[in-house]
Amino acid sequence: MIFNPEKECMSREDLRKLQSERLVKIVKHAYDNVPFYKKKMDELGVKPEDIQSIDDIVKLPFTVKTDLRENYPDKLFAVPRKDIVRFHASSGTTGKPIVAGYTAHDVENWAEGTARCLAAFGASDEDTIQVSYGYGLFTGGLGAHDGATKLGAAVLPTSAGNTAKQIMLMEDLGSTGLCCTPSYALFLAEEIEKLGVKDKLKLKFGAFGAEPWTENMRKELEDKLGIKAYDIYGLTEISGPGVGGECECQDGTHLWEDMFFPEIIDPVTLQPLPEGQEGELVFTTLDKWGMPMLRYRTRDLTHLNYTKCKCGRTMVRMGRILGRSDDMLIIRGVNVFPSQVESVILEFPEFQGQYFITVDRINNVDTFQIDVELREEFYSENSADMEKYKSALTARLISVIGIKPDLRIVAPNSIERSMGKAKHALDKRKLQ
Ligand code: DLL
Repeated sequence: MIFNPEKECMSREDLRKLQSERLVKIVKHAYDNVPFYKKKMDELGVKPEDIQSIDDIVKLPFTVKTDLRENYPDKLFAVPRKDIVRFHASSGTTGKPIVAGYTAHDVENWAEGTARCLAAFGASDEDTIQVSYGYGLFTGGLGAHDGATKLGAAVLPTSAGNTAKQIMLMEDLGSTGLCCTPSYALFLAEEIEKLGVKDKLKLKFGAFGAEPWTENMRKELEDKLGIKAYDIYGLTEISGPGVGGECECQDGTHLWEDMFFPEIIDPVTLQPLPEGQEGELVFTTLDKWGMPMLRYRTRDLTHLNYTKCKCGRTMVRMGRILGRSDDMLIIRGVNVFPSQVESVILEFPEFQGQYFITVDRINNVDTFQIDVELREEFYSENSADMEKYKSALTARLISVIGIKPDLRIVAPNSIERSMGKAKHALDKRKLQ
């Protein structure tokens, strides 16, 4: 179902007009109410009057995560505090978290974005949607919750964790949709398999996001859970989950461009890149009043496809996110993303998606260790079998990634499971 056909299927020409009208208003709002933006635009010699259409967006300054940290907690808010109805926060690895403030209108729009995604996954008011994203400062839980509510679905707000109870309720209340990170979905799938209750579940679809995941992980989750697995994307700075989502075609993540204007830039030169080229995703919020963001650099690496989708939606489609530029490991000079490792591991039926990468520097040489679990049915004490699996996976990793890992096959269930965003790598060089 298309939740809002008027918007999701509008002609690109009308969309451009709407984006232009909205940009003019939001830039003026940011300039007039956020000293940070006034200063940045003044420094560039740009006045709100210089922004007449969406084509003028390139004149605006960029915003980066440290700008949010330096303006902690509320210096980027553009409305009086009485108009803020919700806060969320996202913690980085160090220092203060970044805080987002939303007006009632912003929360409405955010729910609309998430409802559009859930409807595109096939959900309706007939569904029972289990929200196993964490509730709290993280946007996942409440974001998915509000979207499902807007759709008229019944929400089962289990939050993350307490896995046995999750599965019991999933079975007893007949959840048809599951919202959680792909890594938690994998853990739930393993537990469901162990309990032997897969056939008793009514799950039809999963809304998975908040971390990078691959096509091979999609196959794995669809197969293990007997569902259709869809991508949902978002970030706290821009709203939360539901900045975009896949449709039934599963051929790219539609971004809701009437609310969030995307650009792809070269992360080094900061120049916009031609359509289809891989680069850093940048967003300008077009209808968010509590904390508007102008050209926010997400650090997420992807590309955009503006061709019309078979589903009828006209909104641009984003390719899978390879990872954040911050997640990239440079090992012996080679760029490695954990998602590439995941994709290769899941090509092999003997392995499951549980792995952990450790990078270190010993005697001035980078080390690259990958611990990976075999599926229970393939694990044995016979070292000849283990060697066979190990050399096949090592050879494939070398051919895809370009360097040789020190691969260690570890016992089933020995890698720590994640209830939220999984941590797949530790770079010990950064601790030195
Ligand atoms: O993760 C919001 C969210 C919650 C999205 C639930 C989807 C589902 P943050 O904690 O601020 O917000 O983290 C945002 O997570 O910049 C990406 O690097 C990554 N991310 C989010 N969704 C996806 C996805 C939420 N579908 C950061 N694929 C983003 C890949 C994703 N990465």
